[in-house]
Amino acid sequence: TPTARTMPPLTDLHPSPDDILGDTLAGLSATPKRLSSKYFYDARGSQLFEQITRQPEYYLTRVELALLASAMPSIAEAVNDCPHVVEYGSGSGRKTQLLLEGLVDPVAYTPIEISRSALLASVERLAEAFPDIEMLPVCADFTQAVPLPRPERPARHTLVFFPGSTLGNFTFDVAERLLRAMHATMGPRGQALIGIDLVKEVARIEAAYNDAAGVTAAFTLNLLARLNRDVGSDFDVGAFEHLARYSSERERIETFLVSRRDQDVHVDGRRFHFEAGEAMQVEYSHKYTDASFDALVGRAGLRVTRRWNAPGDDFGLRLLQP
Ligand code: AVJ
Repeated sequence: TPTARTMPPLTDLHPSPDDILGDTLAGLSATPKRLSSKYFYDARGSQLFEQITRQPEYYLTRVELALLASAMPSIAEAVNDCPHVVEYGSGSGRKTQLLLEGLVDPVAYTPIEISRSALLASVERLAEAFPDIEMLPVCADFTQAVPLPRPERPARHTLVFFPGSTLGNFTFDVAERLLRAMHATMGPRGQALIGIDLVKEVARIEAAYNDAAGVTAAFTLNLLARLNRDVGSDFDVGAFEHLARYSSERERIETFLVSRRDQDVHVDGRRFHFEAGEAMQVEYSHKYTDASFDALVGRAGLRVTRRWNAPGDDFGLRLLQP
């Protein structure tokens, strides 16, 4: 019989409705208009993302899970023992399971996740699977400074875990800032294990963001439904269309919501006009080469100390150190 278990205390720094409203107004006032992909991840958005990871075209999650499983013995050797694992954008925590199983005596686990529902479900499962690892969940937008809880049993090192190519959602300037913040979090003796999607054949990348079942389109459009609920906007979700295309010059997927017609949208008493065919930018997913990633990491004062690539160089895991 399962033992009664107290839920780990949650540090709740979820963005307030005012934060979301402020970002939305700023993005709709910009030219061209944009919205932030971090607001994709309400409860429904996190569910849709999990569904994306099961689409045949979306190779990223499948390939990274297989890579993590096969490289884990070698990763465990390269990572310092007894770490406090701090994960950024932990989502469902499926990769975490493999990591915590494989590492040598992890002391504590701090997932930082913007979706409260995804966070609670994953931590409940992981607490069950790893009763000796202290669970310290934080619900927060990890692009803002997050005060980290201190483990009861002191850890000897911090391992930042940032899988999924989530780093790719940020432009190089913002990614550099984020890596600097992670550098500060891990300290001079820390390490970071980062998952990155690699530059490859354009058709495969574009298919991954335009699955035939339309799950990615539903995921992108859910952003508008989420804003309607949380900031009281009146987006007509059916009057926008998902568009994702690869820019070879910038080595990234660029995702837009395109207005199907001339229309007005109201937010907080303000009116925003969309022309027919107007494209609002909502997400980037950068793909990396060794050269582009090493340069980015170097700008944050870090260096790549180990590389693991999936077969065919479809996806990579990188160990970083100051
Ligand atoms: C979870 C941010 C890595 O950019 O590939 C999937 C999100 N967007 N399909 C990605 C996403 C559309 C995903 N990340």
